[in-house]
Amino acid sequence: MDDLRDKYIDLIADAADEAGLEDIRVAAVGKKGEVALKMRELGKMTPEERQVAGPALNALKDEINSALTAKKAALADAALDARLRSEWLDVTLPTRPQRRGTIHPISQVTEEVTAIFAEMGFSVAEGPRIDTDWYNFDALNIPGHHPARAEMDTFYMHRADGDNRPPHVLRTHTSPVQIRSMEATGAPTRIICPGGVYRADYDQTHTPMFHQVEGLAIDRDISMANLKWVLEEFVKSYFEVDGVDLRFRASHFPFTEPSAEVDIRCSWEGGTLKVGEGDDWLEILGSGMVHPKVLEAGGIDPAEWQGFAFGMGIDRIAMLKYGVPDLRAFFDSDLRWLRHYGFAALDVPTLHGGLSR
Ligand code: 2NM
Repeated sequence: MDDLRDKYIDLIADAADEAGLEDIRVAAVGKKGEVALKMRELGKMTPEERQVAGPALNALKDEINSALTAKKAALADAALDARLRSEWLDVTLPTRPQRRGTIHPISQVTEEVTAIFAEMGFSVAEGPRIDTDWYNFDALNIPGHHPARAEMDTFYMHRADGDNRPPHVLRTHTSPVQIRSMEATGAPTRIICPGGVYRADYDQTHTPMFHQVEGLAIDRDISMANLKWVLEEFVKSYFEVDGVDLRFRASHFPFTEPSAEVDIRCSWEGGTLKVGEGDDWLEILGSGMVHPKVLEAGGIDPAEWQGFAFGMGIDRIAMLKYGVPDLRAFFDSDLRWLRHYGFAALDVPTLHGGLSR
């Protein structure tokens, strides 16, 4: 019995895999295995011999069975270890070996501007790029005969004979979105409207499609002072400088009264733009107090509410901040340009994380 135990305990210890272990189990404790054969010999023994040999054989069977169970678990552990070693993956590695797609500077700047105004309580409103001439012009105090309609170089949508719908245009600014937003939510409100706009113009500084962001704040006692503070905060945040001088020049827009164009102090020394220092002035936006007729067109009572509005070119402020020399390259889809001026997909602009890093 001792020989039998030694033989099988050694065989079990040396088993290489689960199949080998099963063969050993059948040979040792299977129905026709060696232990079963020994059990059959019990019949030929004297009762005294049987009383000793019986329990001993049962103990041997138990011992071999537990050795088999332990070895089976050990083999399964070893197999799992081997699999984990061969299939390991370092999840801390960068997701891609090289940078492929990039965020377009216009998208990046739109996100930067949105983050800055979000901090000041402005939400983003969007609207259609094709709109009626009422939303694009009349509601903004630009009637049919107004020279601004001609100056805007508007793209009119083709109208089939018998089409009675109002004339539609490609929006020449994002102001129609602000009228729609006034209608939808009323006063008070604080919104910015970023997006593409269209004017029939094409040269080094004009493309027929470009991007604007317009802002609108309406409340009971809004003044030019609020406008000035908001724009100062914006310019400091956007250009990432501690201080800046703004210059408000009297101007004229049909949709605001009074109206002002805003310049920022800058220097062009060495060919690069420095905001907040120097003796040059750079025009970056138009602004003013929303005309009472415009509030009325948006369904807001001008006797109770007033507001400021402003508008600027996203493409232009992107060129200024990131040193892009030619506007037209923005829309050429040249992969080398996109790789050079594009932003990493995970560099989401936030005020606390740094707008542009
Ligand atoms: C500008 C300049 C001045 C403007 C006005 C409005 C609206 F819809 F509220 F009346 N939105 N944006 C505005 C005012 C835009 O862009 C140069």
